[in-house]
Amino acid sequence: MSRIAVVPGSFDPVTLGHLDVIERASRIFDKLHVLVVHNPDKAAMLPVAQRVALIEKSISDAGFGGNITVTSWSVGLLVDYCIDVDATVLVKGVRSQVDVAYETPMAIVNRNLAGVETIFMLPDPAHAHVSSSLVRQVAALGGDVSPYVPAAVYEFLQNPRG
Ligand code: COD
Repeated sequence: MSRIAVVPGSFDPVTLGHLDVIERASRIFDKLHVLVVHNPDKAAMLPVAQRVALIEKSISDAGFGGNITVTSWSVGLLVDYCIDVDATVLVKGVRSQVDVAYETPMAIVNRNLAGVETIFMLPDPAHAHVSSSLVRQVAALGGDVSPYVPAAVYEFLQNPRG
């Protein structure tokens, strides 16, 4: 039986912390879906299609991803997507007790709703302080975000209109 997992997130934009979790999860599972989900609690910087494209380019530049599909989801529950693609596991990166407190109720509800388990993955300490909101803030104020994001994201933020 093939083991299929979903790594969901806002990815606005994808960071080196996200990419590290995606790469490590792709080595554990037979197939991985990276799913861009609109989070209504957060003001968006990039359109969802742009976030998908930047994740695809970052994965391809990093040279992994043969078993990864990147897509977006806007209708219904996250577990509905899991059911659609036969995924039985959600993978979430947890950087701190704050992340654990935020993710734990969702993990329990997702298991209750559809039997989908959640695996928490610790970050690489090099990226444990990185978040998309920090990147958005530094970028908006004209700072250098290159230590926090893949090259594709850095280049896009330097020249968003191509
Ligand atoms: N290192 C490791 N992990 C990281 C890092 C880092 N530097 N930065 C972020 N992460 C992790 C986050 O903890 C999270 O697990 C994931 O990466 C994505 O992070 P973000 O910030 O891009 O995305 P979020 O936190 O806005 O998550 C959006 C979701 C849509 C995934 C979330 O809100 C969710 O699961 N919603 C469920 C919707 C639903 O179906 N609800 C009903 C039942 S619960």
